Amino acid sequence: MDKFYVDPIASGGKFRLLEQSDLPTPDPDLQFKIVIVGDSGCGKTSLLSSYIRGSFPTEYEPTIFENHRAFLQDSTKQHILTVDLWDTAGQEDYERLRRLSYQDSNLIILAYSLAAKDSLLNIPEVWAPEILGFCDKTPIVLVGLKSDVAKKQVTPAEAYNVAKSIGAVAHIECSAKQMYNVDQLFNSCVNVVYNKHQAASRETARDSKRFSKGHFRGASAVHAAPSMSSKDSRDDSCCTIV
Ligand SMILES: Nc1nc2c(ncn2[C@@H]2O[C@H](COP(=O)(O)OP(=O)(O)OP(=O)(O)O)[C@@H](O)[C@H]2O)c(=O)[nH]1
Ligand SMILES: [Mg+2]
Repeated sequence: MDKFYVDPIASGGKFRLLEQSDLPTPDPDLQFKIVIVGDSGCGKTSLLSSYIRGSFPTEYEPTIFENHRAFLQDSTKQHILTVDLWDTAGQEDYERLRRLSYQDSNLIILAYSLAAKDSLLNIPEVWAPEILGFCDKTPIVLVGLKSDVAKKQVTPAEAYNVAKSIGAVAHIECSAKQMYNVDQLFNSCVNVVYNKHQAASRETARDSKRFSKGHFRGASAVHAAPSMSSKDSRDDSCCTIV
């Protein structure tokens, strides 16, 4: 079993990564930030490269900090999403820089390597507390990388327990090398941010409908102030609640 835990919020639509060359206009209110963190060497940069460029880097180069902008289209072709993917440094030397990445993030991909048990143990020890300290409301997707290795050091049950204990909305195993489950992982991540955004928009629309009908407690009617001159009447905010 390799994709054994996906919360409903992480499923739904299909999102297609667009070529930058023939890009339709992105929706200005559909902009998201996804940050990937996890132990140094667990495979974060390779995963992003595999997804964005469709290539697996041959050389290991420790990341200091890197950003990629991706555009995705939903299957109805009505929306273009802008997704900023922030690659971070797993190395301790760059801890202070990495901590700056969390601000305004819509989702955290928390990565460990299936070839290194320690990297899973560090999820509740190091990474979850760090994330909670900077963005406690941001959803987390736990991802087990290097699923192609012959001898995995992590069992599905161990990963599942960690995913549950940190409140992850999904756990998915991937291989950047074999491009296995890579699109599925990012599709789940984009579903999370998109579904959350749509739910928040519906909530705002409901609130404004209730407000316009005067359904708020104590607001039996909304009248324009009687003293308003015709010049002032353009100012919608000028009204009295009785
Ligand atoms: N077998 C296998 N090796 C991988 C995979 N992904 C990455 N690696 C190897 O793991 C090493 C580290 O990969 P990176 O992607 O650079 O790791 P990182 O998490 O970005 O590391 P930092 O930038 O130091 O935080 C490299 O030698 C990769 O070739 C994979 O899917 N399978
Ligand atoms: Mg890296």
